[in-house]
Amino acid sequence: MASRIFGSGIKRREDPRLITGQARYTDDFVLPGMAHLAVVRSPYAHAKIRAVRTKKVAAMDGVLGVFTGKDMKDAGFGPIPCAWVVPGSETKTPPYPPIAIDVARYVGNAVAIVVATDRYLARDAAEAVEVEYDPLPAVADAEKATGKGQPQLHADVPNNVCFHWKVSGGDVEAAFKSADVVVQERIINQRLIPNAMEPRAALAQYSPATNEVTLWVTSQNPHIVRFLLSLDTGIPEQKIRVIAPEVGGGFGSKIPHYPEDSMVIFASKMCGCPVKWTETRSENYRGTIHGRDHIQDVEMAAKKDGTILALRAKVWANLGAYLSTASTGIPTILHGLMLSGAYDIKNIHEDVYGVFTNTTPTDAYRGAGRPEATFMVERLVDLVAQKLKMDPADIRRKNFIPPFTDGHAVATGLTYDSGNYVGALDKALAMAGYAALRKQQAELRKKGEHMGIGFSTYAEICGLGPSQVAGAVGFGGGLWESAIVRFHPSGKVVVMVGISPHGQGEETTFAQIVSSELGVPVDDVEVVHGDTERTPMGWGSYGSRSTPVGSGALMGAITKIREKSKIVTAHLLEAAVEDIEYADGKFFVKGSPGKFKTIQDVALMANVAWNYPKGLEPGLEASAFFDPPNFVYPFGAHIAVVRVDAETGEIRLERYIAVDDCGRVINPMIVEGQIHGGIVQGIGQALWEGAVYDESAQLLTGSMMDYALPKADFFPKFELAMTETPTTVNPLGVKGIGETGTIASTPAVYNAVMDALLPLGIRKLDMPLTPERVWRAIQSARR
Ligand code: MCN
Repeated sequence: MASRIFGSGIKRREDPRLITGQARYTDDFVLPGMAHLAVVRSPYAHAKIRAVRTKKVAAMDGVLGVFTGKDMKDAGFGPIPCAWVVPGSETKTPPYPPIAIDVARYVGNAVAIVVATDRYLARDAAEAVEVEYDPLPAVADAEKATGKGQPQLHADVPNNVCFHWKVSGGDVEAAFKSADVVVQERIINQRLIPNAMEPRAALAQYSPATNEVTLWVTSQNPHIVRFLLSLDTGIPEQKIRVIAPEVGGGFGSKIPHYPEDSMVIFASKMCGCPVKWTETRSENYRGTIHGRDHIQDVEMAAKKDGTILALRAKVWANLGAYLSTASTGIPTILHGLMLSGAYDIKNIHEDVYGVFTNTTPTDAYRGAGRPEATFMVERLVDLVAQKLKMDPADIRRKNFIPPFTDGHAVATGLTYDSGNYVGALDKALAMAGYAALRKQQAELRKKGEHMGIGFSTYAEICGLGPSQVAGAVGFGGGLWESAIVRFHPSGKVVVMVGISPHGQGEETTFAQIVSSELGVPVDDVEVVHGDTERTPMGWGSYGSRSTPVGSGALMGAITKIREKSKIVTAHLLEAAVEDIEYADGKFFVKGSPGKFKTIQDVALMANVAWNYPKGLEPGLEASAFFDPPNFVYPFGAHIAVVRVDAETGEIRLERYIAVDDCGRVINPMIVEGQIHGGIVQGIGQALWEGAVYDESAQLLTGSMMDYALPKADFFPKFELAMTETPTTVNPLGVKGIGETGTIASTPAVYNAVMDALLPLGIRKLDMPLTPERVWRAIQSARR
């Protein structure tokens, strides 16, 4: 088993190049003769495109071409494929042309592209393109869009309903009938806009002689982008190379195959030179996917003693104007199946309507579906506790699924792998000093001060795989991973992986795994990723799957290396293979630990093959594929302590306690970093962030001036701890950690604020809980 460096918080090897500015991002690549592409985007949320006048612009000095959607179509570039169609939901998949052809359907929808010799010239030329629009009525609200007389976005999608999906378990009707209490709520899980530090970019170099193309792109999953590009560009998959160089964060927003990927390839083909496009920040706000955006009508039934009987929900999920790569799977599979949370809720029913609106397409944003489920459940549990005058910790404890190590089936049909929810809660309560906190709260309340304590005890689904399930739920790809471990003659190791980290740190943690499992110094291991030509097939880094699934493939290759090394050692030591054992980088004869060969000895001999077992292939290299038997389900307990200033509505986060469990931890420092970032992102949703569209579906929060992102100085020092409940789903017992903070922290902070406001009789507020919103609520409560 892994030892030593596995589990130690060594520094991330990625960081020196990142913090010294030596990392190379897509926009840093400059190719000889490279031209630049700029996109003409619709200023209207919904409009008929009457004409795109390109002639004048095409004649401008330095302009190499001006193209429309029709030009792309005529050149054989098809619509952007939707890669997830959930079965049983009658999903409509209207075409998503990379450049709108007759109708623009959201503000930011591409209507033409310009290619020029210089980036600024390209932008100026794009501004000079004259587009004649016929504005049409628009709708931004998903529930409203399904109503009578609303603008229709796509032919053949009546009432803009893209799909109706249901999940049912148990007997919800009977459970509600037998309930002592029922709580109801309308929850708006507002739309969020991902803000990776690096905006998106794409650079294509097309070779007409060979019909090959290389695409450098800001992607979380270059192999998926290659696969999808082979479908819509008509270029065969083996002739497409996709490279994701350094990627400055994605948080889900760099999963999709975007129209701009196809545009640069098309432009490179048409203009005969490499073509680059780099997003501006305001394009990021309009043209990169958004996340969340649910309207949820929910109710929960319980007995007098606090036993939760049932949950029922109806959800309108806003898909935006077109189906982005994975958008339909998020409000269904990744949301609806998680409605039991950490609790034993035997009866669950949810209807989800996926709705087209005149807004930027939505897709995965950190947590993707699970934050919308967790918020719903964690809020309802608190409302039941309030109604029954129970402590929110007690009601959780009462309803938790008891500790389990070998699977627990929930009403939605999933089987969780392992969990100890009460263990995490107990630890968090002890760290918080809960009894003393409640006492302090009571004293402050007497003085008219508003302190609140909020809980979120979550369980989430990640480590996306197995592939059979992916196929069964309509995902258009596999969800396995692969890895190659290659020893050089000098004993140094290169590991090539299908996953494509973009900030998470697997270059470090995967080297830690190899070091621990094969006894090579960690600095002797190089991890290569993010290039379809240099790495084996993989399905990408999202759904906190890189470690749970990717490490399974890595362990498969490591096991093969060990087995082969035993054969080589047996030959060199003139012993039987069955007698060779392995420990700490040495292969030795059973009972004679002094007779051994190091892995480096083996690597040299395997590579030179001078004195070598007959019939054995030379070289020390192994590749493996890993398809997990189940998802993994990390969990934890978060507690937020807030103070609300009733005179200003300002919320101060005083303490934040988080106990998380991601199975065995490879690198505690990296894991803490993931939790830190995640918590901040989730609290951003609770307190500050939210995309706002006006009645005509214009995006009002289209820049960092209007969209409030959290800053480091808003936060106290987080108090973190881990519990370790291994999973049996992969060889190392690891679960994902990349999203837990985001999933957990939104309801923890929201519940804390509502707890603070409870004595004022304020029971509900929409997120984000901005000072103005809170202040207004307090003012009207006082009246
Ligand atoms: N890790 C560990 N021990 C574990 C689990 C994980 O040491 N038991 C380490 C991993 O090896 C890795 C990191 O923690 O270094 C996160 O791993 P994992 O949970 O497998 O998540 P992924 O690598 O698959 O990353 C995806 C996840 C998601 S879905 C989003 S969204 C997100 C996130 O990661 N986007 C991020 N974290 C991000 N961090 C950065 N810097 N940038 C993003 O875009």
